[in-house]
Amino acid sequence: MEKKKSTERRYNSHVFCFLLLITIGYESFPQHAMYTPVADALQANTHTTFLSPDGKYYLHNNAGNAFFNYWWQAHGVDVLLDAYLRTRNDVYKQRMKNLLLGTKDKNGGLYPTHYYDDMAWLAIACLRTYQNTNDAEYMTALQALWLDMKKGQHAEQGGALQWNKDAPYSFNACTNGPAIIFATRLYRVNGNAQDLQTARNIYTWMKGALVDPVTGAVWDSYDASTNHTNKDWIFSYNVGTWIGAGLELYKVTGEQVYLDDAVKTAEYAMTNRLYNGVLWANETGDGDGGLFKGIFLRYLDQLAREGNIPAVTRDRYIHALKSTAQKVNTVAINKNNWLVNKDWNVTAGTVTDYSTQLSGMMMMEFASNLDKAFFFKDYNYGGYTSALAPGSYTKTQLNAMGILDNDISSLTIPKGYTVTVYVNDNFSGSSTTFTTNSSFVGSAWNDRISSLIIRAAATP
Ligand code: 7K2
Repeated sequence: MEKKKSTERRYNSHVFCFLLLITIGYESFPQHAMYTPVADALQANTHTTFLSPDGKYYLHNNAGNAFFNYWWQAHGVDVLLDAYLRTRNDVYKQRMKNLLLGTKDKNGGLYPTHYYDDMAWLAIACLRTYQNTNDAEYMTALQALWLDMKKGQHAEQGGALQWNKDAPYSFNACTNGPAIIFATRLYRVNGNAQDLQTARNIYTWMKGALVDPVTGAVWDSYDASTNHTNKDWIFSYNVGTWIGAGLELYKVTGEQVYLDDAVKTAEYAMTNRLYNGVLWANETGDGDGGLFKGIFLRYLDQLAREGNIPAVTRDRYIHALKSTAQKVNTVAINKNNWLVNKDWNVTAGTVTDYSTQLSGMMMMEFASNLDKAFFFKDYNYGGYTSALAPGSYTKTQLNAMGILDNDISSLTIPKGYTVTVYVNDNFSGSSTTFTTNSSFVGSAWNDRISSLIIRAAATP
């Protein structure tokens, strides 16, 4: 009797949730409430399912292939950092550090490796992690990587990097897109003008060699020995890093052309790579290809939030991210084993590559942040970031989420939200309310915010 009642209650609450969702729509339902538990479950299960027996890296798949893929580990660090920033749970810091050191160990005791693209991915992950943890090992790693990456540059190709150490004629988007992002961000940290110039040079080369001037599509690679550009391969990750490259250079230089280029390429994806609301549903491969979609989503997510672009454009990107997330959550993820499928229109079976798993994790991490406000240490959305759901945050609570007292310089706000900031703790002293993204909070508020209240848009 008692059992029946509780089953009924559970059933009723499912019916209630279902009705709520169809009444107000998936997109109006708080995204963070919907996706945070999924992101948590994926993080926990991926760690136990894919960690190698020696605990140093994540396996190729969950069915006995123990191959060490360097660049997957780099994105593993990135997605662990996503979880750390979302939760501020130190377990993710430990996993990141363990993975960084494990990757070095598996790579023969050094960070530099054969593929320049692989080094660029790890350099990006290390810089992000360094900015958010201040752990010097990440700085050591990225300096070693950058030193080695620069040896792959070719003056006769405008400073572009060759693909790997045995391919002096191969100039690929997967190497040069990430190299631009890394060099630009590094400049913001170290102020070294040469790093910014390197980024600009590679960008100019890539725009001329690998970006379709008509559509904004990003071609895979250029072979200098045959003067042939591989236009047959247009992959999500290359489209994504080109968006990221333009966005980063725009933030640093303020030059509109960089932002326009990023938007143009995002529009290419929106027009040509959105299939029934699912971004890049055409990419259904595993192996290296399993990771491509997640990389694209990371940079579209950044453009959708931070870009100084029309609100309607941002809203379209957010809409596409939400509908893609919904498909990943309701279809691609097998909720019995928490594996993600390579084809996002089909539910995962019993075997998945770590690369494929990572793309799904990234989608869930980004989805759980879509309706949060973001706070940045530096102007122009720079420095470390924290994302907060609607609620009231005292100085101590902000600190627990990585936001130091008197340290906010810019912020982004989801549509319809308001953020009221206070000069003192506990919502006291003078205050003001922001309703839109602010690349600079203004001199009256810069490095002066001690507590704040985020209010969500009214639910329809
Ligand atoms: O040909 C390159 C690239 O241009 C293309 O987009 C993809 C397509 O394949 C390679 S890049 C894949 C490499 C990534 N770094 C680690 C290597 O083991 C891997 O071959 O898939």
